[in-house]
Amino acid sequence: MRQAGRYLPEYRAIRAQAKGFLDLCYDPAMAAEVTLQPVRRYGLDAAILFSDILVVPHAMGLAVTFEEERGPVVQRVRSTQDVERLEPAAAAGRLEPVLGTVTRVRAALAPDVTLIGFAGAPWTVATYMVEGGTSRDFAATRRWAFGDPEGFGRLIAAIETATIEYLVAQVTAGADVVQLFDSWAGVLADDAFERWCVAPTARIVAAVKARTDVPVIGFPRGAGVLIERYAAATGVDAVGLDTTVPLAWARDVLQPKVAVQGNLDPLLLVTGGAAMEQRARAILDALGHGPFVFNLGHGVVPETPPDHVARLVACVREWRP
Ligand code: 1CP
Repeated sequence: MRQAGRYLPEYRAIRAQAKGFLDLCYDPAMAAEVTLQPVRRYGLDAAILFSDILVVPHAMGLAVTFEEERGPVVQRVRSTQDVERLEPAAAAGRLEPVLGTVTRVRAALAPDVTLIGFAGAPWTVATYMVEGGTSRDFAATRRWAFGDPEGFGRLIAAIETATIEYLVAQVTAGADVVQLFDSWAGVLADDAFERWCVAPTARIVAAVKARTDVPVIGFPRGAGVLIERYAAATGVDAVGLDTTVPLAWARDVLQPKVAVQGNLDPLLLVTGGAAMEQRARAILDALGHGPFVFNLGHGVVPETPPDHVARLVACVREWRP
């Protein structure tokens, strides 16, 4: 999950030096520095590349900006003609600066600290391209997917092409693991989930695994009981659990198939104290006996007191099976 960002004063200091958020993502020296900040401060076991899932649409030729109050704004893709204009084959090459960040971070990290690369999964990236940014209901994307699955499928295929090349390039540059964020997987019913989440993810995982030997983590946020199908059919090695996944279910149904990571609510990290520590221990007691990575169920929020993160790390380190 996101572990860098505005809750850290050292991030805000670097952010103030960059013009826009994308300028920060495309400056390997600054992006490497903010990637390393949480690892340095807390002694974490893994770093996650500082970038964003929306660099892929940007590298495919769309205008993308991040606005302080509104969040991301993406040039809309609404028709098959719009899809034809995308440049998926050129995307990984245009993301050279991000690959430069990967190389720098890998060189700076201790050998036993893992570097996680990532990309957005096609469905989630497509929602930003179709809606033009964040959405509450993804109505335009769902209408296109339901009404013209062939045309929408071409958009998904274009994102897939770019994503495969980009993830392989991240591994070549030094990423030890890659993660696919399907943050909006939870809005799809079972048949649509199969077609727009499971199938594209399975194709990306197969292609990445044919060309590299790194583990792949998938994060189908909000998918509920469909996560079982996702774990069985996509070929991912591990599944990220959002905050709502029941621990006993994850232990009994998912852990026999895949490693799991998650699922502490990031708002408990804002709350801190006994509530945070109690839940962290409940997660460890339930999942810590199988293949497991302690993590949050979503990214760290800007209101998080940095000291609470330090306390959480200590709490995890103190835990014994
Ligand atoms: O300056 C800032 O603090 C801007 C906030 C921010 C940050 C820190 C954005 C804008 N992106 C990021 C970095 C980022 N994004 C990382 C780097 C790792 C790290 O910070 O340690 C990662 C892995 C992401 C992934 C990402 N971006 C996702 C998938 C994960 C998730 O949170 O669900 C998504 C959906 C985005 C889109 C995005 N980027 C930023 C915003 C405000 C949004 C929109 C979120 C939404 O639609 O609600």
